[in-house]
Amino acid sequence: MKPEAEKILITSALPYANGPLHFGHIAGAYLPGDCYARFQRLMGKDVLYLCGSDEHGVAITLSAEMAKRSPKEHVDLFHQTNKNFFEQLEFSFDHYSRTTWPGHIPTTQEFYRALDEKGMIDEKTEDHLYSEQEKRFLADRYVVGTCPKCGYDQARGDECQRCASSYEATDLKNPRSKLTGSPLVLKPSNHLYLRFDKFKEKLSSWIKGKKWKDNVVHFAMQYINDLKPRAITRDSSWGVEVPNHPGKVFYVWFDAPIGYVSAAKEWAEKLGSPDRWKDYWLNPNCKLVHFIGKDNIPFHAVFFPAMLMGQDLPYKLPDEVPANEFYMLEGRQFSKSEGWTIDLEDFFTRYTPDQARYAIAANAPETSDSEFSWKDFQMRCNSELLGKLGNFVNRVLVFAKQHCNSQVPKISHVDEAFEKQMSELVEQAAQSYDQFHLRKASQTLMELCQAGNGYFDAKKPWVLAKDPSRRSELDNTIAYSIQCIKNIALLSSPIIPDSAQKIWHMLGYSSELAKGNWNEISKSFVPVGQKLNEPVILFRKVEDEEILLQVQKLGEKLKEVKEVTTTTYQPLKDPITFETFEKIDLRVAQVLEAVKVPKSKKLLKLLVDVGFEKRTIVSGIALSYEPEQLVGKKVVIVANLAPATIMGIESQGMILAASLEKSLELPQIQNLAPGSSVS
Ligand code: B3M
Ligand code: ZN
Repeated sequence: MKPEAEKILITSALPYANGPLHFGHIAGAYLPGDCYARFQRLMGKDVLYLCGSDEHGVAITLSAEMAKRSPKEHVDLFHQTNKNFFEQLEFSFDHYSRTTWPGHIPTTQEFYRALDEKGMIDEKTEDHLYSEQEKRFLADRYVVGTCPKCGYDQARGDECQRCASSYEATDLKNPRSKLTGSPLVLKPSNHLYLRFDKFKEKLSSWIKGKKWKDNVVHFAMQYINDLKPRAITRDSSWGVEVPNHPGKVFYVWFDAPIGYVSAAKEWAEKLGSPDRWKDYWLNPNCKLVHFIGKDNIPFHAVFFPAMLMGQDLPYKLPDEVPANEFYMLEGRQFSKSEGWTIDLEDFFTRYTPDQARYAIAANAPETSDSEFSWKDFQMRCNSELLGKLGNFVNRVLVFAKQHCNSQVPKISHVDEAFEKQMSELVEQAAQSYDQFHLRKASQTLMELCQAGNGYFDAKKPWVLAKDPSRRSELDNTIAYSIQCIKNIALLSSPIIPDSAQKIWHMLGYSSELAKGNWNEISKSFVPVGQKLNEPVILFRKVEDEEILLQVQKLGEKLKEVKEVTTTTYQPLKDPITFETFEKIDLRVAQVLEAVKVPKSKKLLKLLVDVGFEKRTIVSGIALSYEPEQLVGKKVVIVANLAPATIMGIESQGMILAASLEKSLELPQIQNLAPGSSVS
C-alpha cells in the first residue's frame, strides 16, 4: 500500500470584503500562498488551500456606511468582486469561503464556550469610547487617534497601520470619530475579556522552537511578554452574536481566524464528507501554514494560537507563519481614493495573468517592502519571460520541427555537465519554493532558461545541420534542449501555470502538468520519438508606448484627485497653559551623521550635536530627506523628551518637522550654535 501523503493545510489571510483587492494585497499573503500550494501539490502532498472573505467587524460596517449600503449588500458585492479577481489570477484555492457562511456562527460560539468553560473569559465593566454626537460607542476603525507606540496621529482604533502595533482604542491619545472627527469621551460598558495573559507560558515555550523569520518571532515575543486580557466583544449588530449577551457581537479578530476552521468545514460539507475537515485541523501530522502580511503577525502568531490552545479538541497550531512586507505602486502605497492604483479591468484586457503573477513573484516583498513599477513590469515581461524563457522554448521547438520532424530525437551520449547543471537548478528551485523564497525560485527559473540558451548557443545546431556526419550531435543537442524545456515547464508551473501548461502541451503531453509529480517529472526524460505539438508564442512584447501611457495615466489620476480634494488640516489640539508649554525644552542641534534604519522606509538614524553632548535620534523623515542632505544642517529638537526605543534603537529626542498631508519639511537654523534654546 502506498504510504499516505503528508497533509498540508495552507491559508492565506481572509481579505475584508470591504473593497476591491489590488496587486498590493496579492503580493503579500496571496500569490506566495498560491505558488506554495501549487508546488506542494506537485511534491505529492495532500494540500488543502483555504481562503475566504472576512465579512465582519467595523472595517466592513464603516465602509458600508460610507458607501450608503447595508453591511450585507456591501459584503455580497465585494465577496464576489474579490473571488472573481482571484479566479482571474488563476488562484488554486480548494475553497473560498466567507465568514457570513451560517456554519461559521456555531463554530465561533463553540470556540468561545470552550474558552469560557476553562475560566479564560472574564466579564468586566470598563470605560469605552463613546461619541456624544453620534450617540453610540465607537470601536476599532471608527476611531482614529495617536498611536501609543509610535506616535502616528492617524492610527486606527485597534491597530496602527504605521508600526503594526495592536492595542485597545482607549490606549490611543487624542481619540476622535473617524466619521465626524468629533472628540470621544469615556463611558462604561460591559464586555467579555479573553485572558490571554494565562497563555503566556504555553505560548513562549511553543514559539521558542520555531525557525520563523526573525521579524515574526521578535514581533510575536514582544506581545507574548506583555500579554493582557483583551476585549473580545463589541457593541454592534453586525457580526457573530455572543451567546446570552444581547446587543453584543464578537470582535472581528476573534471570529476571523476561526474562519479558517469554518472554511475547512464548508469545504468538507460541499464534498459530501462533513468530517473531512478534521483530517487537517485535528491531525497532529498535518502541517499548518498561514500566509499573511506583516500587519497580521500578532493575531496569527500569538492570539489565534492561544485561542486554539484553549479548545477541547486537539487543534493544530501553526507550523509556519510566512509573513511578507508591503508592496507599493511606483514608490507609494496603493490608494484607491487617490487614484494611485492599476485599473485591473483594463490591465487584463492587455496582459495575461501569468505576466502579472511572474512580475509580482519576481519582486515579492519577502524581506523588505517592494513595489510594482510599470518599467519593472515591462522588463520582467520582455527580457525575462519573453527574452529568456519564451525565446528558448520557441527556438528549440521550431528547430525540432524543421530538423527533427517534430519528434524528440535520440540521446546518443550523456551530456553530464548539462544534466548536472539542470538537476542542481531544479533542486535549488524546489528548496526555494519549500522555504517560501518565491523571489529566489523565480530567479532560479531564469537561470535555467539561461543555461538552456547557453547550451543551445554553444552547440550551434544550425551549424551541425549542414554536416550530415554530425547528425547524432544535432539529435543530442535537441534532445537535451527538450529536457531543459521540460524542466522549465515544471519549475515555472507554480508561478505561471497557464504558460507552463502550454509548454507541456507543446512537448507532446496531453496530461495536466499541475497534476504531475515534481520528482518523477524532473528525473524522467521526455520519451524518444514523442511527437511534439506545433510551437505557439507564449508571451508578446510589451511596447514602450504602452508603458509610457500607463505611467502617464497614473500621473493624471493623481493630479485629478489632488485638484478636487481639499487640504485636510490636522484638527486643533486642546488648549494648554503657558506653564505646560514652558516645560518643553527645545534646542538647536546639528546633524553629524545620518543613515537609513535598515528594513524601514521612513526612519533615519541621526547623530546630532546639542552643544553640551551628542545624541542619537530616530526620526520618521526618510521619505522626505536623503541622509546626505541632512549632514551639517541645524535643526530644532525636543531635548527633554523621555527616550524611546524605535526599531531597537534608543532615540534620545525628537526633531521638529512641519507637515501637511504627505509633505514634510524641517525648520532650520542658520547662524546660532548647537545647544541654543528655542522658545
Ligand atoms: N481581514 C485583515 C486584513 O485583511 C484581516 C485578516 C483576517 S485573517 C484571519 O489585513
Ligand atoms: Zn504606531
